[in-house]
Amino acid sequence: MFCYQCQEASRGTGCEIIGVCGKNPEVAKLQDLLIYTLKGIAQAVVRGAVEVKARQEMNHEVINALFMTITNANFDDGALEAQIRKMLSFRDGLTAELAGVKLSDAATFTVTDKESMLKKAASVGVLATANEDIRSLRELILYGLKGMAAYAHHALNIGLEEESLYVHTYEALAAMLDNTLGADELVALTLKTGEVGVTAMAMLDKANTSRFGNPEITEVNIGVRNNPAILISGHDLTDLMQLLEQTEGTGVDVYTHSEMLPAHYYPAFKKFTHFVGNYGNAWWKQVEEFESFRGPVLFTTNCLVPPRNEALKSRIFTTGASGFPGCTHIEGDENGKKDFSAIIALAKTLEAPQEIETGKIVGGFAHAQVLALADQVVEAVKTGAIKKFVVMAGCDGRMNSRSYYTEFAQNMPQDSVILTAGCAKYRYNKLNLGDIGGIPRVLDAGQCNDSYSLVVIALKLKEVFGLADVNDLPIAYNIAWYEQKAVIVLLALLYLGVKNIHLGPTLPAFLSPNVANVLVEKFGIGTIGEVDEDIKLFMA
Ligand code: SF4
Ligand code: SF3
Repeated sequence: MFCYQCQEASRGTGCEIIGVCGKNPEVAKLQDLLIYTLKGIAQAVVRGAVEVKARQEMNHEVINALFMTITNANFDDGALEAQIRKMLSFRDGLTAELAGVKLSDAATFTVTDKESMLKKAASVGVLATANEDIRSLRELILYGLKGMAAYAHHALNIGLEEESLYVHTYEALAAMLDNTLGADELVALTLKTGEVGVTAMAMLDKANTSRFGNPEITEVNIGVRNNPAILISGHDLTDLMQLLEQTEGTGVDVYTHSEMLPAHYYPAFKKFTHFVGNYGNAWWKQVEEFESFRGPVLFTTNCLVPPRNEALKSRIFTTGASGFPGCTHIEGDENGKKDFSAIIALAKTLEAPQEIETGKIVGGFAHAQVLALADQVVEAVKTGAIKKFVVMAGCDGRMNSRSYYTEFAQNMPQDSVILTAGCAKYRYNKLNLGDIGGIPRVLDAGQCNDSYSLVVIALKLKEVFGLADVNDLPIAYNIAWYEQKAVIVLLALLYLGVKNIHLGPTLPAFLSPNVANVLVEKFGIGTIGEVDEDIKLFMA
C-alpha cells in the first residue's frame, strides 16, 4: 500500500505498511482500485460524450464511491469490494454502448475475485504516476474531488444536486489518465476543482438551511442526563433527523459527537426535547470518550477510529459511506429511509452516559446569523474594538503539535476574533475567550462545509467596507487540515482569490516541492511557526 492523502501520513511522507489511521493494506488497495475504476468510467463518459444528466444512478454512486475513500470513513473491505463490483457493472454497461471509442486499461480491465482485485490494485495506486509533480497535482485534484463528493452527497440526501459537479468530476478523473497533460493544465484543473467546491458548499448550505432553517446563536449543553442514550457522529443531518424522529418518546436521549455538534444550531432540531447536547470532543478522542459514553454510537460519515475491542465494536453502527468490518451497517431504502430500531433497542439495555464535563458552548454563527449582526460587527471594526478576524477553520487531529492552535487562540490579542468551522474548533471552543461588546471571540459557523459561511461573511464585509479585494479585509487565515474535506475548502478559498493562507500543522505530504512552490508563489500559501511570532505576523 501507499497512501499520503491525510495530514497524519506516516513520517510525513506516506503510509506503506499500515495506515496511521488504522487502514490496512487490503483496504488501501481496494480503495485504490475503486478510484481507478472511477477513472475508467470517467474516461468512457468523456471520450464517449455521454450525456451525464441521463446517468443519475451512476452519478450518485460515483459520488458515494469517492466519499467511501475519504480518510476515516470506510474500513470495510467487503463494502469496498462490493462497491468496486457495482462500479464495474456501471462501467461495463456504459462501454458496451460505446463501440468504436478508444479506451484505456482503466475502462477495460477485468477482475474476478478479491484476490485478482488486490493484484490489479498493486499497479494502479498513487505511485503508478512516476513524475512526482504530475502525481502531486493529480492527487491534489483527486483529494479535492473526494471532499467535494462528500458535500455533494449530503446535499443529495436532502434532494439537491447539480449537473456541473458530476461533469467536472468526470472530466477531472479522466484527466488523471491522460499522460499528455502537463503541470499547467493540471494547475488549471485544480482551480476549476476549487470552483466546483464552492458550488458544492453553496448547494449544501442551501439544502441544509432550506430543510432545517438558518443556524442561530445557540448554547449547547456539554453535560449529560440520566437516561440511556445514543451518540451520533459524522456530518449527515438527514441521518440525525431520522434518528431524532425514531427515538422520540422512547426514553432514549440523543447526543452529538464531533462534527455533528453544529446540528444544535439549526431550528429544526431544537424541537426535540430528548436532543440533549454534545458529548466529548473532536474525532480522535473517541477511543476514550466512547467508553465513558456507554451507549451505542452511530457514524454517519468520517471520522471513525477503529474500535479496539469487540465490546465497543458491538456498540458502533455505521451508515452511508462509513463502514467498519464487524460493526452493523444500516442501509437506507430507495427513498433514503433508514431503520434505526436496532440501535434504539441496544441503547435501552445500556447505562446512561458518564459525565465527563459540564457547562455550555456557544455557536451558530453561520452567514445568516452573522449578517443579522452585521451592523454591530461593522461598528466594532470601525471603532477599532475588533482589529482582526482570524479564520481558524478546518480539522483537528492527533498530533501533539496541534496544541499550537490552543495556544494561538489563548494568546491572540483581546481585540481579535476567531472565525471557525469544522472540528478544528475543539482546540479552543471551551476556553471561554470572552466577547467584544457582546460579540463572542470565537464565532463557530458550523461543520467544515460551513467554511462556505465564512466566505459569504467575508464577501459581505468586503462589500460593506467598499473594498476591491477580499484580501484587503482585516482577516487572516490560519487553517488546520487533516483530511480531504479540508483540501476542497482550501481549493475553494484559492479559487475565490484568498491569499496568504497558512496551513498546518504540517504541509500535505502529497505536495511535491515544486507544487508546493507554485502554491507559495501564486497564492502566498505558508505554514505555521512559533505561536508568538505567528500572532505578530497575523495581527500586522
Ligand atoms: Fe496514512 Fe492518512 Fe492514508 Fe490513513 S488516510 S493510510 S493515515 S495517509
Ligand atoms: Fe473533522 Fe474528520 Fe476534518 Fe468535517 S471529523 S472536519 S477531520
